[in-house]
Formats: sequence, C-alpha cells, structure tokens
Amino acid sequence: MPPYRFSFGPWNLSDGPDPFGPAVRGSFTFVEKVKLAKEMGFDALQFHDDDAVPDLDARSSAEIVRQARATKQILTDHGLVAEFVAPRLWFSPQTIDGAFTSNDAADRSYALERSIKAIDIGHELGTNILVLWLARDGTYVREAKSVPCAMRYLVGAIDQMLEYDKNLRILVEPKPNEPTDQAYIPTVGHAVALSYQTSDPTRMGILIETAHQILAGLDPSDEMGFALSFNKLWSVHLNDQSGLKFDEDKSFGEVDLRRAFNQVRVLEENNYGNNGEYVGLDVKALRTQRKEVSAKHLANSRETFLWLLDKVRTLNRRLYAELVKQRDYEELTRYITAHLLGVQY
Ligand SMILES: [Mn+2]
Repeated sequence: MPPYRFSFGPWNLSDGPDPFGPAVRGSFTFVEKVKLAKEMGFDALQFHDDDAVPDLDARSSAEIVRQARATKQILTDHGLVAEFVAPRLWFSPQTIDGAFTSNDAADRSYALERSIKAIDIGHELGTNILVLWLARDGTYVREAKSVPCAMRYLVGAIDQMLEYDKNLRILVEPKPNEPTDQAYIPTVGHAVALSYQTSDPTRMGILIETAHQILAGLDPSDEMGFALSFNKLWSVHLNDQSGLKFDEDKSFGEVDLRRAFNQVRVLEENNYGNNGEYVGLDVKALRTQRKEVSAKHLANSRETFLWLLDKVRTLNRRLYAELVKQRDYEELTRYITAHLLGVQY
C-alpha cells in the first residue's frame, strides 16, 4: 500500500445535532472513537485543545498536563499518534468578537493564553504542530474593525507563539466566511502572505480544507498546488462541498469525483506525505445515519482517496504528455473521463 498516512478529528464522529435540531443518536466515548479510528485504518487523530483536555478553561496547569498525558496514553495503547492540536478560539464568551483580532485587549490576551495552553497540550501529546482556524477573526459589519490593525494583532500573537516554543510549527487553515461574514484570512494566498509577515516564515505552513476553497470560489487542487510551490502545504482536510452554502464537510469525492481526483493527483505528483504530512479528513456524518453506521463517511472517504490514488498511478503518462504537447486538451479531458469511468480508451 502507499506511504500515505490518514487522520481525522474526534468531532468527525458525532451524535448528529445541527443548528435546527438536537442529537439523533448515541455518542461514542473517546476510547470508542480511538478504537474505531484504528479499525478503519487511520494512523493519527487531530485534536482541538479541549478534545484532549475537556473543560480546559476551568483547569489548573497541573490538571491540564495530567489530562493531556491520560489522552496520550489512550492513543499509545491503541497504536495511534496525535497529528496536531488546534485551540478552540470560537466558543468562549471571550471570543465573541474574534480571538486575536477582537477589539477588546482582554479578549486578545485570552486568545493568546488559550493558544499557549494548546501548545503545552501538544507537547504532552507528542506533536509540535498547532493549527489555527481563525473562525471569528473577521467581521460581520465592515466598520467594526480596522483591517491593518487586525493584521498587526494577528502577526503579533503568532510571533509570541513562535517565540514561546522554538520548535513549534503553525499551520493556518483559511476559510472565507462562516461563522463571520468576512474572514481576515479567507484564502491560501492570504495565509501564505501572512506567514511572511511573521518572525519565522520557515515555521509557518498551511492546512487546506477542500470545502473552504470551494466556498471561496477556488479550485482545491490548484490551491494545494499553490501552497506546495511555497513548500507550505503541511496538512489537508479533504472533504467535499455542494456549491455555495454552509460548510458541508461532505464525504471526500461525493459531489465531484473529478475535483477529488485532481486533489489526489496534485498531492501524489508533488510527493505530499514525504515529510510526514498526513492525509487529514474533515468529514461530517449525515444526520440521517444510525449510530452503528455513523462512521462510514470516514472509512469511505479514506477508501475513495485510495481508489483515486490508483487512478492517478495508472494514468498513461506517455499519452498524457503527448496530448499536452499537441495542445489537444479536448482529447485530454476525454481521456481522463474514460480513465475515471474505467472505459476502454
Ligand atoms: Mn469544513
């Protein structure tokens, strides 16, 4: 099998609530989720800070360390590791107006302190990767904040994290909107630019989620190629998205198989994973699934990746190059379609 290693987050196994209705099935415990991950062939789990240490804000430093070690032990016992930790900067009363870019200095301090706690949890879990999804760092009303000021706050906070831990690597996960109307770091290009404003761009990378690129009107595989060209694609959240609506986190390849194929192709052609990067999924179980079949979206997305990887590896590269050389892209697209459908070409 390929060298690819796969991960997902415990939030991907849920009891099915949405903004319009409550949970519809029983919950899995954390240990059950870890067992399921192993059974389905996954290698790592992704963590929000409070996935590893519940009730984080209410705990002392000693309690945080103790709980993080207990979480790490469960992973170790089941042959899994932690890919990254991401501070949950969108839930508490202190992040209502944003985290690092809130207009309130006390709120900004909370965001930094919470991120430092997440870094400490990462130490205990054995990962030096911190993912920043800047969920509320943006605006609902344009006049509410100053963009240059927000950028100054953001760079300042990131610099303090880089200073706090000299081995830390920070991955920014861009998303154009939701929950805010407009995010400050909406695209991969913004995230790359941000990285070069910090004190150590070599420790700044990107996590690309498929759905977020589609919501920004961009092509996920092109965005991955762009980040790869800067050596900044250090993780992905593969999933799928049906048009411009809420962030759906559908199973990988469910909506647009060709678009999924091209993401796998770009990753494979550029040796993604050779530096230990994971193929991360961020997919949501359909609310209609019963509990006993509510992990299928994870197994299916992983398998779809591997099916598409086989399609990438069995491309007739000589023919592909010849069609590009002839500039016969109409024939190229016909060949790709035939190849994906398994039609004799
Ligand atoms: Mn998403």
